[in-house]
Amino acid sequence: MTTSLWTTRQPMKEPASLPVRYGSLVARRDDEPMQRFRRYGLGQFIHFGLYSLLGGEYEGVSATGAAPAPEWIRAWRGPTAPESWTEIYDRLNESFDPAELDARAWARQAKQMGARYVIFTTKHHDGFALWPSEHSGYTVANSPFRRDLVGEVVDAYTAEGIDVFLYFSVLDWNHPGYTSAVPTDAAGRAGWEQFLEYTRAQLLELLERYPATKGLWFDGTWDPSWVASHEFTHRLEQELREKRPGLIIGSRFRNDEHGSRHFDSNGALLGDYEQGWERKLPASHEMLGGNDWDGVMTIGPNAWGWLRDTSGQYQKTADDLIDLLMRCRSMGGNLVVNFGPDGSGRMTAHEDEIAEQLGAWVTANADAIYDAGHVDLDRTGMGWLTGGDDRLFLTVVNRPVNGIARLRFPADGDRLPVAARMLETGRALETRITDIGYDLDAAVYCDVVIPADFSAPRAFVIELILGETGAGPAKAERIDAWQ
Ligand code: JFZ
Repeated sequence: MTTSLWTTRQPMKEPASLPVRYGSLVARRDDEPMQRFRRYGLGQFIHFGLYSLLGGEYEGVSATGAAPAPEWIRAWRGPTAPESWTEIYDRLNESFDPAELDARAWARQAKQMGARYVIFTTKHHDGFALWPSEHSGYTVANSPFRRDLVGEVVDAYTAEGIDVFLYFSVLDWNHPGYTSAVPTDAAGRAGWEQFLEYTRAQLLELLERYPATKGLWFDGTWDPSWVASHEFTHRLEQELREKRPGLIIGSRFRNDEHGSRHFDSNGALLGDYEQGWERKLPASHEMLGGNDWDGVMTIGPNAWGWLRDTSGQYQKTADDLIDLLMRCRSMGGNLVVNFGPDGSGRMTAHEDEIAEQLGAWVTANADAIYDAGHVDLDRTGMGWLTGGDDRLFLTVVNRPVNGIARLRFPADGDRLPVAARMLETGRALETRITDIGYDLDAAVYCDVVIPADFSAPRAFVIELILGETGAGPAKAERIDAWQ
């Protein structure tokens, strides 16, 4: 897997020390909901809406390449776009009736996969609300389906012990007052004001209707009109937090009065966690500056909503996702894997397979994932390091051909491995401190021997117990603890 293209982001702005009135409203939180967030480890994203009826095509004609992504199919333009396309799309609510949809089956599958939170699209850019919103005519209530899908998802996942975050697109192609440019005339301003009120009302309505909601995942907040509404969004964030203490809000909601998004002009995070890691992951732990974060990832290259014809498009495997998951955990973040059910409400066969395979691995290696975060050790090409107080986990993605898993510890550290074993089976592994004779390198090297007869179909986790320096593995009885 190549990493160079999607591990970086725009370099963080240097703090400008500007006067900022509409900056960050929260400092780093350590309350119970945020502590839970830090232990989620794995999440599930679900993109479902009118676009799911189409799967990226209409009457056999594919929109791939002519629309940005299948959930963006309303934006289909150019020679392949059907005549009167947006009018056709906007009437899809009349045929929205996902017959197989069973939120409890989704939730059971997510549970089996090991997901601890779900992010569900309550309203994507097309403006269609999956709950019977009182503030819009464009909702499930005006479809043959009629059911409150958001309610079903919230209840089903909550019953499985999975926390629910609601995805909400501010950008709305259906509201007459919506404009991407800053309105310049009185009529435009009046329409925009109505739009802002509608957005506020829908958000308060969601929190009111679904008190189990743990967080809000905002999207579509990049247009100049929204960016210019910093006073409104600042107040709205306060209101949402007052209404639901403990609510987790991502950094994609708003910006300060200088137009600085995600982080205010002085570098403070605009929300509870960094929400910009989308189909890309941080290149290093350092660049995160200690902020909480998650990374949301498609299984295909760039389809969040269902895509019927995926030919020629690489689909990530369970092995790819295990690699990404542990990479996120090694930097203290959560990985959120996206699912795009088809128009009948069913997950695709590939998604079913991923859920099962990922679930089996995650269950067997849970100790290395949920309560294990970033550890301050050198990175290793073998895979990813995670850890807790006295345990260190090495997820081996690239198995060394010499059969030695070698880790480098600072010479002045106070803890070294005293025993090692395979996490999944408990098989004890020979461990030794090795003098590799590098001149001027005072580091301490610990070698774990991977037995030649050991085989694993996927990445495997070596668990190391750390102990006080001096009581280290030079003492044979400590190494033999598990033998
Ligand atoms: C947005 C949506 O447009 C898309 O349809 C999907 O819902 C996704 C989860 O979110 O797409 C984005 C938004 C932000 C970035 C990239 C894609 N970004 O900040 O890099």
